Amino acid sequence: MQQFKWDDPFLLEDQLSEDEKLIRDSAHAYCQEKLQPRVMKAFRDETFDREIMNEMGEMGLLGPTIPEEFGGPGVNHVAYGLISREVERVDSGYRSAMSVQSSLVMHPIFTYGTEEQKKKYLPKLATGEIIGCFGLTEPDAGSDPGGMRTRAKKVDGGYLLTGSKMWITNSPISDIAIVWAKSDAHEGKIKGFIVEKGTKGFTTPKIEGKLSLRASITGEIVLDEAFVPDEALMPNVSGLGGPFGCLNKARYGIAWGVIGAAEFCWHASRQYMLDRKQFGRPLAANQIPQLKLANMMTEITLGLQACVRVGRMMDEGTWAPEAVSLIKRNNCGKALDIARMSRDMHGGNGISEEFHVIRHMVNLETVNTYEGAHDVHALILGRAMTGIQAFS
Ligand code: TGC
Ligand code: FAD
Repeated sequence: MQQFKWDDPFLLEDQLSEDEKLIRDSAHAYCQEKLQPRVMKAFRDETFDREIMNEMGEMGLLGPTIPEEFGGPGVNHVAYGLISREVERVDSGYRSAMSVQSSLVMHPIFTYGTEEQKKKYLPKLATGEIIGCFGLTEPDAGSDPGGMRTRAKKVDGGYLLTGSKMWITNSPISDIAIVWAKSDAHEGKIKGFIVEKGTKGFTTPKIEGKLSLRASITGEIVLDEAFVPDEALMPNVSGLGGPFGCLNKARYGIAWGVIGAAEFCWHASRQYMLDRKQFGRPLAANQIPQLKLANMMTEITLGLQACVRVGRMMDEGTWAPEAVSLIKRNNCGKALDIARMSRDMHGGNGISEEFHVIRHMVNLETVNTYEGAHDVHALILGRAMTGIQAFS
C-alpha cells in the first residue's frame, strides 16, 4: 500500500516511459513560460500570434508522430497526447492551432500524399515555417460532411475547385489548405487537394466575433474556380475515409487536451476553496465543495487513464475509431461540466479573465462541438452497438 496522491490517483507517472516524461516536462515548461503569459491578451483581443507556430516547431510540438525523415520528431501517440494536454492546460485555442497542423495537415500529406508532396511540405510544416488548415465543414454540411457541395472539375493539367468551407481553424494565416471536394474525374468521390496561398480564386476571410476559442484564428475558405495543378491531388485516398482518417488522430489528441483544461480548472478550484473564507472558515471545509472536487478528481482520473489506454492501443495498432469517439465524447463533455462547475465555485471572481476558468469554459463549448459534436459521437457508438445507423 502507498500514500494516496490526490493529483495522480492512478499513478500515471509510473505508466510513462522516461522519454514520454521528458517530452511532457519540456512541453509543460514551454507552455507555462511562453504561452500562459500571452493568453489573456490574445483571448481579449481575439488575436493569434503567428510566432507561436515557429516556437512550437522549434520545440518539436508540430507533427509529433511524423518520422524524422520528414522533419517530425517521430514520437509515439502517448507522447503526442501528453503534449496536447500541456498545450490545452493553457488554452484550447493554442491546442487547436497545434493539432490542426499536426493531425489534419501533416498527417494527410504523410499518409495520402506523394513523395514529392511529403518532401515539399512536411519539413516546413514541422518547423512552423508554413502553416496549414483543413477544409471539410461547409455552411450546409457540418455533422454530415458527405453532403458537401465543393466540387473539383477536371481540366487540362489540373482541377478547378469551386465551393466554400466554413469554420476553418488557421485558414486566414495558412500557406496551404487541405481541401476536400467531390471530384468529377473520380466518379464524384471525395478527394483531398493541397491548395497553396496565392492561388487565383482562393480566399480565406477571417470569421470575427467568436465568443469562444478567441485565441485561435478561424476563417472561411472560398473557392471560385480555383485552379490547382494535377500535383495538388493527394492520390492515395478516396471517399470520406480520407478526412475521417485525419479526424481519428485529431479527436484522439483532443481527448487528452481537454483533460489538461479540466485539470487547470480542478486545481484552481481546489486552491480557491482552500484560500477563500466565508462564514469564518475555508470554503473547502464544507461538504458541497468537497463533493464537487471529488467529482472533478474522479472524472479527470478516469478520462486520463482512458487516454493512456487508447494511446497504447494506437501504438500497438489495436485501436478502432469508435474507441476514439468514446474518449473524445466523454472527455469533452466531462471537461465542459468541470469548467462550468469551477466557474461557479469561483463565485464572482469566476467571471474574471484573471482566474482563467471562464475562458476554459467558453472554449470547451467549441471543443465539445467540433471534430464531431457530443451527440454525433453518441450516434457513432450507438451504431457500433446496435448495427443500426440513426443519423438519418
Ligand atoms: P459513414 O457511412 O459512417 O462512413 C463513410 C466512409 O467513411 C469511413 N469512415 C471512417 N474511416 C476512418 N475513420 C473513421 N472514424 C471513419 N468513419 C467513417 C467509412 O468506413 C466509410 O468508408 P467507405 O469506404 O465504406 O465509403 O459516413 P456517414 O456519412 O454516415 O457519416 C456519419 C458520421 C456522423 C460518422 C460522420 O459524418 C461524422 O463523424 N460527422 C462529424 C463531422 C466531423 O467530425 N467534422 C469535423 C470537421 S474538422 C474539425 O472540426 C476540425 S476542428 C480542429 C481544431 O481546431 O482543433
Ligand atoms: P450541425 O451539424 O448543424 O449540428 C447542430 C446540432 O445538431 C449539434 O448539437 C449536433 O450534435 C446535432 N446533430 C447533427 N446531426 C444530428 C443527428 N443526425 N441526430 C441528432 N443530432 C444531430 N471544420 C473543419 O472542417 N475544419 C476546421 O478547422 C474546423 N475548425 C473549427 C473551429 C471552430 C471554432 C468551430 C466552432 C468549428 C470548427 N469546424 C471545423 C467545424 C466543426 O467541425 C463543425 O462545427 C461541427 O462538425 C458541427 O457542425 P455544424 O456546426 O454544422 O453543426
